[in-house]
Amino acid sequence: MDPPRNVHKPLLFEIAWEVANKVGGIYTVLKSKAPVTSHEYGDRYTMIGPLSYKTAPLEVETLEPDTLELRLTLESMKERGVKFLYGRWLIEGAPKVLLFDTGSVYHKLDEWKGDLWNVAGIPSPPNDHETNEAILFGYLVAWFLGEFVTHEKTSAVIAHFHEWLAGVGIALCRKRHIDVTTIFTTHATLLGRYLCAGSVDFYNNLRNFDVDHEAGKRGIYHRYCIERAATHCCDVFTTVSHITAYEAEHLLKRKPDGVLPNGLNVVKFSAMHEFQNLHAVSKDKIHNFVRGHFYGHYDFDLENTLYFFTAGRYEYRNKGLDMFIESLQRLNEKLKACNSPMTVVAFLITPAETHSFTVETLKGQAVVKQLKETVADIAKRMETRLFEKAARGGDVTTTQFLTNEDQILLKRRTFALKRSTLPPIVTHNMADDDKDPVLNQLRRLSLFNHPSDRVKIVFHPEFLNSNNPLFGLDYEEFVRGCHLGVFPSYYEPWGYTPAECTVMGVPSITTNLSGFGCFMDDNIVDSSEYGIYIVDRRMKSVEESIQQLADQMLVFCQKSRRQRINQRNRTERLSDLLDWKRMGLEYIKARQLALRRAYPDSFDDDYFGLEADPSMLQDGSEDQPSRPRKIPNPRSAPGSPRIRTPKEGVDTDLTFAKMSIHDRERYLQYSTQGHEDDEDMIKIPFRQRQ
Ligand code: G6P
Ligand code: 1S3
Repeated sequence: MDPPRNVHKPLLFEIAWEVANKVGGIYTVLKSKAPVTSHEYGDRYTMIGPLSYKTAPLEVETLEPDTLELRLTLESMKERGVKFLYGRWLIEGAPKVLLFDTGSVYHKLDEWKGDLWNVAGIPSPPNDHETNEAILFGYLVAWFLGEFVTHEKTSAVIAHFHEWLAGVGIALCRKRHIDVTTIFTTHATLLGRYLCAGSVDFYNNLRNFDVDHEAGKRGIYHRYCIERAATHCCDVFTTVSHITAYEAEHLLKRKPDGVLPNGLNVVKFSAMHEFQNLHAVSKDKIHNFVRGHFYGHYDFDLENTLYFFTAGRYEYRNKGLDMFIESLQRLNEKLKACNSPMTVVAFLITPAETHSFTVETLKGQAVVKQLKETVADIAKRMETRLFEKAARGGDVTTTQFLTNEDQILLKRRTFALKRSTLPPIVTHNMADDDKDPVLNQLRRLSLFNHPSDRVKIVFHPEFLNSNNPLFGLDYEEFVRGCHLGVFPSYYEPWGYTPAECTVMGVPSITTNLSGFGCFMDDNIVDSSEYGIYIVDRRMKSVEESIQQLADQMLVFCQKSRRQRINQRNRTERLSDLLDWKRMGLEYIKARQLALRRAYPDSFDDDYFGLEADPSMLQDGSEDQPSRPRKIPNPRSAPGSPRIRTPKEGVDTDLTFAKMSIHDRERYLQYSTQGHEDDEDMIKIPFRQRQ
């Protein structure tokens, strides 16, 4: 018999469809978390994903397999026709990645589909490309892990899978008794997303859905089976927020063992107010766009203009686009009614099918650019004339410096700024203009950028990048230049968009149906003071929520510039709360729990001193003493964000995932690096469990 595997120096594989492959939020999770996980595991950490020949060469530097066990495994797979890329992902943390080419095993698809049905009872229809890819990927991962652990016999192996697309591998690990311990993290549930996108009252009926029937009705039964198999076959089941844990419990029929909230890799500027300067720089670039877009109707004062935006996948109801637009209309009326001097330009950045930019939109930028260039030329000429005259001692006060030619040129340019139409509400030609839900709602509410409107709309149905001819800004710069992010989601397991705003010091509005919103509400006593506004979409009617959102936006419009600057400072100071250096702790607990479940005999709690020193227990343990935690002290705020007692809900803290003293100390040492000497930090107690 082989000696037991070493659980104190385990190897970690993290498996997801979005490794070095940008699709959505999971890519952000993996990429931003890489520095802390690499720091913890070093060369014992490898991510596994699919090989895309288009993007991988740009993202990954090829390496030779660096251990004998890995070489033996990969050589054997290669001999049997599997193509892959092994290398270093060129991101901070530089984790190793193993990317499998699913196309190289396409000829095995039917055989593996048959096997999946025989071993796990999971059906797969012929023409679902995404499911076919998930099956090929799952079989490759299980093949790799199965063979790898026959060569690597000394260390315990943790395989952490994300989302249903990577789920087939978990079922196979279980069925084949592969000697690894598995974690499954779901970042949403398939059924949840589909049900919410329809018109069901989702949260009030969660307990009552006939899940198989609902999945079948929507043609996703086979995908649901993969997700459910992964949920039930893994050693540790987790999700990204309490609200999704509750959903998973009812839709996937297993209560998650823990919640692993998403963090960000927070980059601190050495100059504290640098983010404020960046705001001003980016805002100037947005001003340029606005001048061009609203030419001919550019009759509002940019000093009194606020930029609101929403961004994300085009899921009209799930991402709350419907509620945002409805509330903008209310805000428009409210601003008119109180004769507000403020104008709000609301941007909707969400990709839809289009046929390029509209001529009108491009023309707006062109005419204003021409005017700007003409004015610059004329100013240069005037400068020369003024200098000449003054140098010769002439009377500069009586000279006319604008020549007749220049006057005519200027008239021509300003004539080009006249237009008979209103500034467009959309920047692109939409493929489905008459059916597009955003456009139809704007039309129904008559939000047409009329001069009397205090709320102007710019629907930009494409994500931003720095080559964008309208803004010339990438997404991050754009966010920095805005004043408020608005994300009134109905279905949002976590919600990176408001979190990203927070670390850039941009206030945002979210809801108590989003993981992020609930997390902030659980942790900060009055989050709106810190620029995190939360719309109640759980206990209020739709009408009440719309009103609440409109009121929150109105309150924001009534702030003075000084108040906005102060609020941005406070928002930015919440960044530490979202840093992976804190959030990563939950991942550590999940891995500890997975090891304990798979190798219970390898743990001796006395050895770790847990009984002897209860203060080493994690947040979440029943009778723990309070433990100081440091979070930033916003000096400009009326009070410090106080840690709040959690609401009742599913208990999904990883209570029994005890960590070794060694792991904990090493982790905490890392997580507090750079904070110990910060005078602005205050110590406040962990929230207490009821
Ligand atoms: C930053 C800049 C200030 C600028 C302010 C504008 O704080 O550092 O120089 O005045 O932004 O704030 P506002 O909310 O009006 O865009
Ligand atoms: C999911 O991506 P989405 O936008 O489809 O995963 C993200 C990462 O965990 C999460 O932030 C988001 O709420 C989910 O919905």
